[in-house]
Amino acid sequence: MPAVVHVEPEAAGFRLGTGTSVTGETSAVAEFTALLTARTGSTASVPAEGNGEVRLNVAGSGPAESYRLTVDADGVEVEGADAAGLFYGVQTLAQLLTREDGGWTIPAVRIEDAPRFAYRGVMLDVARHFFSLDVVEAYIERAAALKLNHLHLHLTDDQGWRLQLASRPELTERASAGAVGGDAGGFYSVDDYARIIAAAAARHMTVVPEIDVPGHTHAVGLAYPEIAADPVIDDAVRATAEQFGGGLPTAGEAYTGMAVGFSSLRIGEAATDRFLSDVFGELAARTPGPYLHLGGDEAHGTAPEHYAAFVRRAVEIIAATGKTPMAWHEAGGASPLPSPIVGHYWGFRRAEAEQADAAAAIVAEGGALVLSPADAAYLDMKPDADAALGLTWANGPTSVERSYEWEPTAVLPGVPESALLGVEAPLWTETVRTLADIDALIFPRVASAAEIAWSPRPTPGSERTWASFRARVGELGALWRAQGIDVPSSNEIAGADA
Ligand code: TNX
Repeated sequence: MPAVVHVEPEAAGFRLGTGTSVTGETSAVAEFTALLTARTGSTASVPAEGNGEVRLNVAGSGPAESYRLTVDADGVEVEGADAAGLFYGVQTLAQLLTREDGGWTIPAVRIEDAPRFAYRGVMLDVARHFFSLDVVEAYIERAAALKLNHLHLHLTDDQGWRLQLASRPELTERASAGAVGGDAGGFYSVDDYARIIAAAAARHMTVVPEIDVPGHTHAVGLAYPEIAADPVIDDAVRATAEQFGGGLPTAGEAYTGMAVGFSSLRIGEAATDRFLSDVFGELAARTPGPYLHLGGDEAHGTAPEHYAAFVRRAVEIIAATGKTPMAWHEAGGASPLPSPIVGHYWGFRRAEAEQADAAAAIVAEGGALVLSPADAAYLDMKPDADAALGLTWANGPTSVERSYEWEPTAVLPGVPESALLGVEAPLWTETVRTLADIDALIFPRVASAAEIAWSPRPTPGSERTWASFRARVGELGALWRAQGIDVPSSNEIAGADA
């Protein structure tokens, strides 16, 4: 999981024993040993008989992130084209561990595997609720084990600003304490952010930080009232307050509700421009990855002509840092943009005309797209109507089947596959407070996103079917549980669970 490009069964499998040696690249040996210990309970449960070798090495050639895995009676060999490929080969190997006749075996196979898309992401919204470093690291581990390679962090929103900036310390001093529902907030110090980046890098994940502007900025007004416009209260904001509580947003007061689209920065002010330059400048300096996400979504509190001018300016500022600007697809409505961007599509599986036009404009200007269709890839949608956590605005609940049954090239007709950088599964956290809550929503649907992003598109006879996915994801429950993940019962609809 995700389905591999090519697999051939071989004759006899490999039986692990206490005499088995694990050799090769140091971090791959450590990763495999940790997974083996988690899966088998302890090395003591591996019987004494059985020798052979598990060899884990980087070949230094082949497509990026690809690997080859060979298992026969004498041992196991994993060869990554690069360190990431080796890491993914080790994840596949751990999934193959099978309890058999009181011991542990690995079925004989020859696998060749490589990703379909370069960008395979998950998002964590740390603004609606704040999550400790431990939880962020657990999220990274879960995603990386499924060969996902980008961690998008939604670091700011109306409810709080979560990243300490040396150039703008007031943001976390004055605007980080709250969260949805009046829960405790928090923020990442300069050092914490570096630790998240390092934890992600150790699992071959690139951090994509998002500072959402010009909307979703009520918290900025707590630190800098002079650059915040007054909240715009429309019927949708009132309806959300009625349904979910939290009251109506008031300038200068922390917001703890779940409404969206009421806040905006003041556009055209010199102070706003300085703010953007400071924030994105420092963020660029502290972020090794190539992308800075500027948000740009749901700016209903911003006049359209102001919105276009603002997005162009934000794109210009980010591009000047040497990073590639990334933005939710609405930014395409501001075209022509001063430089190409990565557009982040969040409409439904069938794009509406306006969304399709905005996305097409980004592509026409030389940009690329990451797809997060809300009615399939959003991990914060309820998996079924009775689920305790989650929202339902994206076409009602998103079942595991619906999360699996979509094809990236079918979402935006006219956009070629070459313009698709990849796929991302976002987790917005209005209803999510703990790691257990995260697990309850992301499993097993995060595996659907991983398979869509990694595996080849379905062809007749391939494993890319709902029936195959459902059986494979069910079998993975044992490994996930062995790793201490509280996989929800919705995993069981997915099939036999050893
Ligand atoms: C829409 S989709 C949002 C977020 C919310 C989410 C809840 C998008 C770019 N914005 O502000 O958290 O819905 O599902």
